[in-house]
Amino acid sequence: MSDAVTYERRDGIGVITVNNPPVNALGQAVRQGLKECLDQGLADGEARALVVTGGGNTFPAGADIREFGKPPQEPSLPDVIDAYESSDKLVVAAIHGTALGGGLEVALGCDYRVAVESAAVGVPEVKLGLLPGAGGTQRLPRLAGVQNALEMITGGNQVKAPKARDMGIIDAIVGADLVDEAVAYANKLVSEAAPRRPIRDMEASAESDSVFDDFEKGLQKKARGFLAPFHCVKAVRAAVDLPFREGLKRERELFQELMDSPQSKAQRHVFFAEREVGKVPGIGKDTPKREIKSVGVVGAGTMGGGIAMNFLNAGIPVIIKEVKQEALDKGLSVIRKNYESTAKKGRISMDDVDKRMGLIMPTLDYDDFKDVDLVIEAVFESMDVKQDVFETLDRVCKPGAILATNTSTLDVNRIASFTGRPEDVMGMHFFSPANVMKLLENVRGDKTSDEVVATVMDLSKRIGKVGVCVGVCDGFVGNRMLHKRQAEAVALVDEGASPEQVDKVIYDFGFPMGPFAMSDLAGLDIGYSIRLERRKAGDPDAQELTWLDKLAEKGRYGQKTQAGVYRYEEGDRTPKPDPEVAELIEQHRRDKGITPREVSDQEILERCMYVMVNEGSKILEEGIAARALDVDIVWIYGYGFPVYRGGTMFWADQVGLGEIRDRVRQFYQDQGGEQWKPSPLLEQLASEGKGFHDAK
Ligand code: T1G
Repeated sequence: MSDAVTYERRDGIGVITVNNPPVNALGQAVRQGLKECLDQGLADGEARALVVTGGGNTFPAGADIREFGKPPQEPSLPDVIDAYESSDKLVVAAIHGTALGGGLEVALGCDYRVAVESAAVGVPEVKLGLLPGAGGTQRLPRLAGVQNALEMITGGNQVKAPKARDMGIIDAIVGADLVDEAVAYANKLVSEAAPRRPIRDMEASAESDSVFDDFEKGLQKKARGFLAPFHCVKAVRAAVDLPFREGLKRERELFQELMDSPQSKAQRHVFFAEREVGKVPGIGKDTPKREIKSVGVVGAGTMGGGIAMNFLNAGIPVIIKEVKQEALDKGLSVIRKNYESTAKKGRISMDDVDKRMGLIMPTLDYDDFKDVDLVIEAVFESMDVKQDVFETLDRVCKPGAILATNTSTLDVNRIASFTGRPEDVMGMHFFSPANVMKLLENVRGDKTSDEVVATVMDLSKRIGKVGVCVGVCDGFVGNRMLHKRQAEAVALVDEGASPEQVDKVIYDFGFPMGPFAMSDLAGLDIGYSIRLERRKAGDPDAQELTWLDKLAEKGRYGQKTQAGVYRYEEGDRTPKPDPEVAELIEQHRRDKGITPREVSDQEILERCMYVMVNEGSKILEEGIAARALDVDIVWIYGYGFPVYRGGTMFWADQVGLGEIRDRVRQFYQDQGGEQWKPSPLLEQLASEGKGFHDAK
């Protein structure tokens, strides 16, 4: 008997408890234990009915994802659930925490389900590129109706217990003493001779045939490029079209197709990577962390205001400073407006707005930072300005306060050198809009202490960010790779491609938008001023004006001026090709003596993507990112890399590093340029037939 699941009798009811912390995942030992304890309960003459529940924090939260891709081990989860559904004793599922995936499917194999108010249920398999593969696509439509099932299964989101009760998934909300309440509930059912209720005997019906086609049409936009959501619809349709057993078979076929798909492998990789990224190699779990009870923000502009909101959302008081009262007032009104618009959408209450605004202390005086535990500056991207800010913070802030910079392009080590406490200085590179984008590049300076790294990484989670620890270089991880892609995209247009052709290739790959639509969104003036700084600093790659620069010099900054690479109608953000831009590009080619040529979509894809893979490989060689998964997560959370491709380096592994190495060598031979010089790590892994995720 496995101790992963225990059996006891309470007040005439057999109680089966899963004990497999932290989430009671349904690994082989648990499945075996569930089967054995069911047999024990059925054989127990004094057990009038059975209750199944999870020990610790939650009802089982799903199959054990770590088992996926390995040879299946008996008993299978569908068989275990079938045994519960065939039990000749009534079974009640007692739910707390999150009954997810296979966990909810176990509960659906029971006759009745009770839950505490704070519990949630869901089938998040679609987020792993899968579908509920243990009967969920067949039982949920029968129990909660087709529409509810389609929404839950293709969305993968959690449903709170009260709503789940309204949907018919939960039969009763019970008090905090869950097991005792469930035992009493079971006894009551027995005393009332309540019937067994195997869901497989229920009918699933759709209002009309068009339900599924209409639902699929609604998926086209938000699930663009994904495979799993569309397989989910097919599985639910089978619940309506086929008898239960055949529907199960169809579910299993579709599940296996997804399990074997590159997309699911990618999404399962991301599931673990987005958790692993928070564990910085060399920074042990027991590294002391400083308590962050209050935060200072220097600058109340777009970034400063957005940064402040992250802390306010987490209930952390913020002192925010500006140079002039007018700028301070403007900054606060923008924060309030942001919260009010969120409240209008029903995501927070007006009471939340007031509470969060009540945590802000505006000031014009650096001295007000004297007691804060951490300060983040979000001032103008100029080293002189940063020097002034950090020298002042160093003088004003208490010993042990962490001094952070939101710089996206400047040298964090140089900034740290302006203080007498470089070990307390770190980069915290937020992505705009800072209160929305989940990625936070935490830039570790040469002298940053382990304690500060551990504190900032922990704080990232606390404010709902995905923090990635990166090293100091120009552009850190994300922007350094992005700049290479941008340069290739610009060059491809020089050579004959149109901006819209390049954008379409990258959009069709799965990004939310192409490089030039993205430039118009961010503002061409931003890139132009960065290149201007580089030109002034004598950077050889920045000496010539690009056609993008020439657009910026004409005041075409993008969406904010309704004209950039594309044209924008008033109030419409749809990019429209502009003949004026095509003419400027043709003139630019003539000025450079370029005869335009046909450029294939494949070449566009390879040059834009492989240049990033090569740069990512160099980033790993230099230790700017510790692992390939760090680079993957930066690109998924910072730039919308399609999650079903797993991130830049995971996708490269799926393409095959030999293929990529050969193309990088070819581009280096054809065009030269540092960006195409093959990374030694890429060469080595390719020669060994390995991937970036094999590298230790
Ligand atoms: N399998 C294996 N490990 C898991 C796991 C799982 N299902 N869920 C979590 N972990 C690990 C996680 O990697 C981390 O490990 C630790 O547990 C804590 O997780 C047949 C096929 C339940 C809401 O997709 O959504 O059932 O980093 O940090 O924030 O149809 O975990 O400590 O080493 O996320 O409190 C469906 C996935 C599976 C649920 C808790 N179920 N998990 O959040 O903790 S497929 C899921 C979650 C399936 C069936 C199909 C969350 C959580 P480490 P955590 P948390």
